[in-house]
Amino acid sequence: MTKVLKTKWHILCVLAAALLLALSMGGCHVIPMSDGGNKEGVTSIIGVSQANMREEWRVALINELREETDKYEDISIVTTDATGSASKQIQDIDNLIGFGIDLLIISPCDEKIMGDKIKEVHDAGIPVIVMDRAVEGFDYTLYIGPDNEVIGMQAGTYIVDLLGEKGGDVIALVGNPASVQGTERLSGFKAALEEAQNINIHEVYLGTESKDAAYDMILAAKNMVEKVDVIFTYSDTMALGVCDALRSMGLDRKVMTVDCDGFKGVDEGLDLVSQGRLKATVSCPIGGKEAIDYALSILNNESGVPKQVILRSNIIDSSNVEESINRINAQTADDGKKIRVGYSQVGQESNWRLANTKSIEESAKEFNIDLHMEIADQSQEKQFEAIRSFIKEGVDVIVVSPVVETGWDEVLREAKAAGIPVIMSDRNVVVENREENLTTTYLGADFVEEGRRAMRWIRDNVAADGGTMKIMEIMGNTGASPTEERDQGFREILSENPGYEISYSDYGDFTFEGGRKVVSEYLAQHEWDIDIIFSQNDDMALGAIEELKAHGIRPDEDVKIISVDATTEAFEAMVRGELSCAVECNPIIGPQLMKAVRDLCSGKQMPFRIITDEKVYDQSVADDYIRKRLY
Ligand code: GZL
Repeated sequence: MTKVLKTKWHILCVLAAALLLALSMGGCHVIPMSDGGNKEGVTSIIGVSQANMREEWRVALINELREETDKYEDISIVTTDATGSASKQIQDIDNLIGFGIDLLIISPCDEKIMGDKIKEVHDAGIPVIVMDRAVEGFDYTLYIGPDNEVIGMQAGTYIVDLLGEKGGDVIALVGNPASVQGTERLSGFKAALEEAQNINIHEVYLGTESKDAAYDMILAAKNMVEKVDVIFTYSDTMALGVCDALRSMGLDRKVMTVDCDGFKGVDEGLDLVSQGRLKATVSCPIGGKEAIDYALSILNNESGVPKQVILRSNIIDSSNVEESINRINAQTADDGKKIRVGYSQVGQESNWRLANTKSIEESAKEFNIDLHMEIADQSQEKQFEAIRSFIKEGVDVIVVSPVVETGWDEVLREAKAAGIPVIMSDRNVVVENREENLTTTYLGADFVEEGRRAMRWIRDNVAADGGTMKIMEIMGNTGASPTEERDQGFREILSENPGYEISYSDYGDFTFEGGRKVVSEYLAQHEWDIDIIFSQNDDMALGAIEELKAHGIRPDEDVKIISVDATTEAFEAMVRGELSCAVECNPIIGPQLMKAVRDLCSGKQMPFRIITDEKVYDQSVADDYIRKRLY
């Protein structure tokens, strides 16, 4: 083993020299490895392709990635700077691959161009973590980034509250119009101010995101600046220029500044708020820590790596800036105390649910977490009782898989009042006021995308060449987020394909009997004229198949059947030639959930959303995969 490592180490050195030489000759601006040149025993190399190193937060990302990587003796990092050029970023990636990297982290220059390149790398078997700017599709391993619309909206909402009934005038600095994140933040900001009739926005165009440009512009616009109440900028860099200009004009007590980024570091957002120079900042966690965390899981082939992690952003002003700084600096303080979790589980309605419960129970043991699970048999009242019992018990964290989306505000307020954080698992809730932050994070699937995938499969595999194809939709239980959102996604793609229509839709409560009943009741009132069944889960699909066969209707022959979950039972039905397609909804979220619980208890910032990784399977691949299924 040592010999092998030695060999890899020597190859690494030779390759490193070759890469640096190639990159320097090719005009590539390579940032030398922070540690690869002097690390014994390197077993994995992470390549990082950064879009540019002009923006502060991109430099901050590289620094955060390096800080994290330096903690591991056997991991090395190589970074490149595309200087804003997509063609150069492609060359950088090719060089990194030639260098022999084991995983690529990329913040793309141009989502479209780089999306194709990312797919090429991912399809070649090299794991890819995309950061900050999401590319179209899902041909990557993991996406980590903020929701920039939400960040802008949070800033706008803060300013609306700040100005109150009186309202006022706000300057919005427009930095680089080509910046996707800037455009999204400005869009969210304007959306928040739209409702406020008493606030006038004055857009001031900078054309770039630099501190000096902001400084010069504010000085030049003194006549306008003297008359406004607030200046909004969407980056710490510009905010510093604004604060310096206001101070030099003696206006820093009269005009308030609000920005986005909230980075740590001298004269960054958090520091400017601490100094009282910035009224508020909306934090945009960089994600470097999370990226290395997940990169290690991927390199170690650990289960439970999600598909997307949407980082949480928070309003930070004088009231909470110290707490925010302390939380950012909090290490994973594992004080050895056993964490106690109260889990309110929907029920036992489906094979998916049973697999989900098993995954959570097994992971709790693996993470040495004390799990108290209450099964609610699809009753919201029982879930309320369970949550109140957890509050009384004084657990450290409450986790809820909610049977329906609404009606949770009161009991969640009780948990918040008791100082117990709540994680939403598998399904999410809709609360009256998101700013109340009644839940810490949502961990689960993208149900809307699952619905889209089901209809895309139908579009691509069930030709509508004989007129309009009639679809029966069998839905889960009323008001559940998977029911509402799968339907939403399905109808979104359906609306783009006129050769299909949903001619009958009913609820089957996600149970075998429920699915059977929908078909039985239809046949009691109609001759069978359905071409396709879209069932929102496998259990209902299998119940429907039983009823079809009882009436001599051949599943997959006389009617195509598409389901969601992709349980082993669904694979067996596909192998039997009865089920046509299964869209995956992964219940194995135990490892991600317990990691989130552990991070939460150690004071780490929780992501806004953690979305699981999922695929689509049909009869053409069912036999290949059936033996590999984990549920
Ligand atoms: C989806 C989950 C749904 C499954 C059903 O995340 O909430 O509930 O699709 C289950 O099988 O009953």
